[in-house]
Amino acid sequence: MTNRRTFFKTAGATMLGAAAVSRAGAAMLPEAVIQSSPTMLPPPAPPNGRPYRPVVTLNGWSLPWRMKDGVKEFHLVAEPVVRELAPGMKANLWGYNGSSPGPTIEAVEGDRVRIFVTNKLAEHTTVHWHGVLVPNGMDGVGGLTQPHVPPGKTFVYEFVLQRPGTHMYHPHADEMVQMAMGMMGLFIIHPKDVRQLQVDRDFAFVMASYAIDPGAATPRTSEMTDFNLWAWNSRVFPGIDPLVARTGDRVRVRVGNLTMTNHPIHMHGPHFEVTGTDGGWVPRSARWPEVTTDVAVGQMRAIEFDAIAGDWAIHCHKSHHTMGPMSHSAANLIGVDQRAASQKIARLVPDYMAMGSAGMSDMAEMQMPLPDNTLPMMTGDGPYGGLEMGGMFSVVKVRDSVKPGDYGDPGWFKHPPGTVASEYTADDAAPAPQASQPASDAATLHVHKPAGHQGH
Ligand SMILES: [Cu+2]
Repeated sequence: MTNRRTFFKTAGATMLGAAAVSRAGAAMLPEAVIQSSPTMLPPPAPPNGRPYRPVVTLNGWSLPWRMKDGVKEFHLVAEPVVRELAPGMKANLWGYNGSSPGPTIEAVEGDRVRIFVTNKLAEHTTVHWHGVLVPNGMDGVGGLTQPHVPPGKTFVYEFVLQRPGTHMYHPHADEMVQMAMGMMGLFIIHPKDVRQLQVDRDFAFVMASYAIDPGAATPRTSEMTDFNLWAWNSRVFPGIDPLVARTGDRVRVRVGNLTMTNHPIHMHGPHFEVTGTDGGWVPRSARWPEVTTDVAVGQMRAIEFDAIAGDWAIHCHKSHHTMGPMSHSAANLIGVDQRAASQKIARLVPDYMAMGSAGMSDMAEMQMPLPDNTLPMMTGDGPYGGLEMGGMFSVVKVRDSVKPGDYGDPGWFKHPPGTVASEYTADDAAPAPQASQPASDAATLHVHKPAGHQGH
């Protein structure tokens, strides 16, 4: 759902006639486009200015501009928003133009941009253009390079984009609170020559973490380490869009990190190359092949790969970051027989369920009653059962038949017959002999104990 709010703030002008109206029009702010749905909007081609291939912001959108005398004018509105993190959970966040993260700003190397920032929060803010080369006074550090933007006021930033790259924007005012509340967005500078750095599909997301107690909706902004919601573009699995591509496509994924810890982003299937950092594009000869790239706090990484058909997991490799909020205080009960205790507890707490005796995978299957407005510890159904995931997890879905410009979910991969791991059912399923293994009575394990004694 897109709706539009126009701000008729006319710098004190009174509309008295045609001449006054046109002067007022000249002073009028560009329309602030609002988009509050977490549905990804397929990027439109740029309506004017230099051509570029737009990025696809997962569960997000790009901010339209108004071209005025050769300057691209954008309008960001800092404001409280409600963001659905995944079906079943909505969070009270702060963001821009109806969403958290705010809309992606896309422009081209050499462009002059003028960005109006209207503050509709109850406290002051600023916008820092993280990684963008700007004149010092446009750097957005409240108190250092500019006065803060008070509530209800509009400030204007203006600069020329000097280098192509992937950057971010976020407040540099009451940062702990404002970033913990979701104020961030992506700032993409495309190369002047559209043939440079070209790929077939170009995805982008920024990572955020939230501490929202089960049943609550507003993040605890003083939290320093114990976050329980690990989000890409303020969405968690299974609410994160798949990354859809056609077999053979050159695919780029741009990942920014504005959380409080690093995230090793791991992709299954094709190996990728790290092609971009905050500082710009890595020369071809200096790119290195990878299957995991660590994205540190405040960093951005762009990776590229040639798409191979399949459903390939892409996720943070910190296993707690692919978990939902209901896990972090669970005791380890592996190997504990809970039957006697749970019978006694069930007399007092009718809904009580014992769990975890054999591991946690039963959490994904059981329909444990959850408080309102939270998400299970692990969830998501695949073609072969529960995925047992949450948080920072999505799927790169590559098919032969995907049409250019189509980002719709193609469903689950149909594996060619005989290519799926399955139960071994042959009759002669005796274990194969291992040639170099010593006889069992000779298999003595020598252990060096800390005190220096040797035992076995
Ligand atoms: Cu992580």
